[in-house]
Amino acid sequence: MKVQDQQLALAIPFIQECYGELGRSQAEAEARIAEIAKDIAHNGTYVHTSEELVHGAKMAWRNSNRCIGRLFWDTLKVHDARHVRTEEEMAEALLRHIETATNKGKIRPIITVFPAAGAERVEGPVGPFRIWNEQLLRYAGYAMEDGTVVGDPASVALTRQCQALGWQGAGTPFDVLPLLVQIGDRSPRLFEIPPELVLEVPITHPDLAAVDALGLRWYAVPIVSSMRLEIGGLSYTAAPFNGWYMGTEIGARNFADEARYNVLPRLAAAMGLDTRRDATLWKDRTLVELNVAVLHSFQAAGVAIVDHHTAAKQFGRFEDNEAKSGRVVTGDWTWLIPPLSPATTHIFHGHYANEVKLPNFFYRHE
Ligand code: HEM
Ligand code: NRG
Repeated sequence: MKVQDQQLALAIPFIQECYGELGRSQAEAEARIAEIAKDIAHNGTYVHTSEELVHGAKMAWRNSNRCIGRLFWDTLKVHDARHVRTEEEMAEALLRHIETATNKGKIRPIITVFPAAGAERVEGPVGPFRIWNEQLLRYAGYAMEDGTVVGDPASVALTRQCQALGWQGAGTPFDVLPLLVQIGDRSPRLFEIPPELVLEVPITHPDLAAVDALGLRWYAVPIVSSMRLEIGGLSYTAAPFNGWYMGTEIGARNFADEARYNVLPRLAAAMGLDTRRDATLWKDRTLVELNVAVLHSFQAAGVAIVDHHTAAKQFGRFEDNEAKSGRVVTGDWTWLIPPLSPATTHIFHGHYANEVKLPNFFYRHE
């Protein structure tokens, strides 16, 4: 099938479903489809109305099989950045996203949408728009000569890339990386994030000084910038989105994974646990305290976060809502279960079809 036929074939079911959910008439949907068909024939692509973009982005979140946070899909705020043409404007929109989403800790779920791939067919040569960072806020990882990493090992490649472009980090384990953005085949450009925009939480434990002594901190807002948003046959290659953290993402993965900050052995030693035998369950005991500390610290700092039990219950409400709306909830069980005490949640005991509905988010190469 020709690319343009394919785009129309994807636009039609999107418009039908979107307009249906928004309470528009069948006649309106058909008129819009006729208009889109004409635009695709003339320009090789079409442009979403703001209403289509907003509802399409919400549908994409609702269809994200790996996301336990989907109860709130209809509250997503969309920043329409389709007018952006330069790297400076791109960085400006990203900084505005960080500030508005952070909201001094009362985190707002937001997505910023840059021009779709192929939009230049309508308006002259720009795109594709690309953000090299996996998340807008992430800590650098410096690979040392002895094979160890200072900072976040997940960021080693991007850190090298930033350094090659002239960036120099302070060298602490928690240096926020600059934004690295690119438009079309122009060279990628670096933009520092002003520190006053980056809300961070020092990690302390309500009663274990051993946790405080680790000197851990984490940023308040996870803003995923490595996925493309696909709506009705249009592909938004730069569309960073955020909600708030579930505590286990930080406490059971970012701090605990051996390939990340790997703090369990240090914490266990400081807690006086016997780490020579697996059967003392020193990993499990330190994991629980670390996760208590993450939740406690975010709450103390007035930063939104959800524990995995509450998140699972909220996901249950999402499942109920969807059933009432006559929709089937798809899900990726392997990602939906939390990494801590999974069998204490109803999700562990359920079944989910991992079918990919559209609109949705995809890794860039998918
Ligand atoms: C994945 C929670 C908001 C889309 C996840 C994961 C969690 C989560 C725990 C698994 C992450 C991992 O294991 O690395 C939440 C919470 C939210 C929220 C608590 C609070 C509102 C959102 C929003 C969007 C979204 C606003 C999009 C508009 C996704 C997608 C994934 C995901 C696409 C899969 C990411 C991947 O494949 O790497 N979410 N989420 N989530 N979430 Fe959410
Ligand atoms: N696990 C990653 C973040 C992935 C997305 N999680 C969310 N998304 N909560 C980490 O940084 O730990 N969100 O949009 O809220």
